[in-house]
Amino acid sequence: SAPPEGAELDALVIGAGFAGLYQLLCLRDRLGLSVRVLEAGDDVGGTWYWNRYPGARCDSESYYYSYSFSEALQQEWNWTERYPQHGEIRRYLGHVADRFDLRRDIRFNTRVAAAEYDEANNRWHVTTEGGERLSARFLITAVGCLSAANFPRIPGLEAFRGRWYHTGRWPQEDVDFTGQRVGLIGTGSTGIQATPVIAEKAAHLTVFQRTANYSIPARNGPMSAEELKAIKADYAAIREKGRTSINGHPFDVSEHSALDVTPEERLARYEAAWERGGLRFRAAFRDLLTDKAANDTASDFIRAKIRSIVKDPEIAERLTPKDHPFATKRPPIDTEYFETFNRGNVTLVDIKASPIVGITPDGIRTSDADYPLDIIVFATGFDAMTGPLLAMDIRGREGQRLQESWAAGPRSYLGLQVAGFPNLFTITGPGSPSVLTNMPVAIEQHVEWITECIRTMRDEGLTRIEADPAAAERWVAHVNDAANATLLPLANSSWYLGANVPGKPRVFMPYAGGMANYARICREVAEKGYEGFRRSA
Ligand code: NA7
Repeated sequence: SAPPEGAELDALVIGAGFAGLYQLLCLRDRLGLSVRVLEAGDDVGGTWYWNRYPGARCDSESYYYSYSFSEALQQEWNWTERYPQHGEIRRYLGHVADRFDLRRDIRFNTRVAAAEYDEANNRWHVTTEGGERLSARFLITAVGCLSAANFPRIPGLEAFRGRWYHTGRWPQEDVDFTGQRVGLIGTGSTGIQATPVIAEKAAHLTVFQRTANYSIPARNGPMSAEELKAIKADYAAIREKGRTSINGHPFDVSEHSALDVTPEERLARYEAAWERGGLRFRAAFRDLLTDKAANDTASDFIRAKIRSIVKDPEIAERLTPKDHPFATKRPPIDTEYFETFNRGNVTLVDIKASPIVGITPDGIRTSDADYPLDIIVFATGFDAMTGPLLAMDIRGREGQRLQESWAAGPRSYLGLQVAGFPNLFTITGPGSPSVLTNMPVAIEQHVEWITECIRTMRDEGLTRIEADPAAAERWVAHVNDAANATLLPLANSSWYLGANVPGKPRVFMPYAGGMANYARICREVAEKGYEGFRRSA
């Protein structure tokens, strides 16, 4: 049964999304620890609790954007579409919470404000925004990588007479766009998903684009009973493939270089990949993210597609990405995104050419025009990876603040621990592959590693684990080297680099060395007695 409120717990977990739910299950049901999850929302879901904007669905395919730890669970759950819609993912996570009786240890409507390590007692003291205090030996953040909304500082918003929303903080009730004049800022994955859906309802949609983006057709559709049956019969192999692949997706990356084949063959492969759709497009050749000349062939292919879809050549030109190579920013996938600009009720505004200067009571003002609006949608992304961690006042040994330790950018060991912050684990933290992978694979790997780490400590009579500063330094350098071995740093405005948030230090945050490789490193660290960590009684 759950420990009484305020009692001393073994572990506190922050967040009840994919990561927090599984961490609770592992520590409570496999290790028998007393665990409490603190969750800001009023239900489970994490990222999918907040992202309910029109068109919101996952870019990974449903059957593998799911937990693999329970054969019974994966056999009983029936996905209805190739890509799960936000509501379907919430129902899935709700089902998991009920099935494994997780809700009784989750405190909803509880946002963590601060956490402080008490060295004398070797415990973490956590304070909620409501002023409650809880304490535990281990503190585990499961706060997500894309959960702190990025709001551009545009003057005048407070005087706007219409309604406005950030996609990552969407209200629980539907927003009705029927007959409305809507302005949407941002053309990342989110803006590209929302644009076609809003355009169908709105009287007029104006899309404010700063950087043109590549996008691949998702080719979403219903999941047939036969497909589902075949998947369920093959789950063991599918999961194994996901775990051993470079990015947690259960598909093969071609062994060919884009430069090794004839132009005709290359085109045929790109056409086939375009028709099949989805993030798998990147797997058409092995070197699209490592060789600029190879990447150019993919970038050019997509540019030509955009020009062939969009009828007005001027609009097509504005939509054609020029600032970064394909997939060096997280590549969106879409349903009729480019086609939407052929509609009569959609306008594309290039805010690099004519920047937004402010919001007036009636709409958005750019340097050369006024756009009267009833609704503004901010699809402006997130303060990724570090944002949700630094939103809390986390203090480690001797009162050292995480905000100060990371003032020049995040520094972690394996993305799992920060030197000076004993017994704090960060699931999918900066320095881990997380956002470059199919997230549930990364989450399960971290949660299981943390669980084994705590189990081993218990078996050995140890109570404290902390990253060694030198090991963390080496890991930070390795994360940098891994990024520099790819083309990813060429996108100098990407959120991987923190470049989307004014004033954020430019550090390439995720580990680009590959998921399977990363999991192997973590396994070896554990096998060598937690090399690079200091553990004590
Ligand atoms: P992204 O990918 O960060 O996209 C945000 C978009 O908003 C992008 O087009 C930005 O332009 C634009 N943006 C950001 N700030 C501003 C300001 N101040 N003015 C105008 N436009 C701005 O976020 P998403 O929510 O689309 O996707 C996040 C991840 O979720 C995605 O990568 C997937 O992993 C799932 P920019 O390109 O910076 O010029």
